[in-house]
Amino acid sequence: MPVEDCRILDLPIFADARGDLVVVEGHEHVPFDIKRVYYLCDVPAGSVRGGHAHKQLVQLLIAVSGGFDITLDDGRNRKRVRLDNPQQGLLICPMIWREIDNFSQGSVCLVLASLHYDEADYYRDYDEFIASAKDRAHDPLS
Ligand code: T46
Repeated sequence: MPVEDCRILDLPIFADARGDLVVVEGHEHVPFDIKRVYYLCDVPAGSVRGGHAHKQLVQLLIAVSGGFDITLDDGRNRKRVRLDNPQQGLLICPMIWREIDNFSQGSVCLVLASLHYDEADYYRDYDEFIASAKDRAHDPLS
């Protein structure tokens, strides 16, 4: 999928004197059923996470605390996005290579995912990902 399809979603927020409450409902605020939730926390300075693509998985990444940069790559184009607003999520489509770095101290990356964990859904080798992305680009049915 083209990197342009990865986009920032604004999430509904209920703010009052007690603080903010941000809501994400599957198929309402994200275009998928939420089957899995995980988060990256206690990330040491200088860490780089990701370095893979998914074949089918759709995700929403939210910086619920602090911030970090995400580099998205569809095999043709790249874009870099900073996430540092807990009211926004980054939608990542299938077949997007991603790397996450520049984590601020104490940042937490919450991930809402459309599928259960399956290692077979990963491309962890960049050359393999590129070859598959090119094949799909030439196959109108993919
Ligand atoms: C992504 C970024 C943002 C599991 O057993 N279950 C899970 O649901 C996940 C996500 C991971 N794992 C295991 C697999 C590895 O042995 O946890 C270990 C670390 O996973 P990984 O190296 O894939 O972690 P990240 O931070 O590089 O990537 C993860 C997600 O895998 C990925 O989908 O987009 O967070």
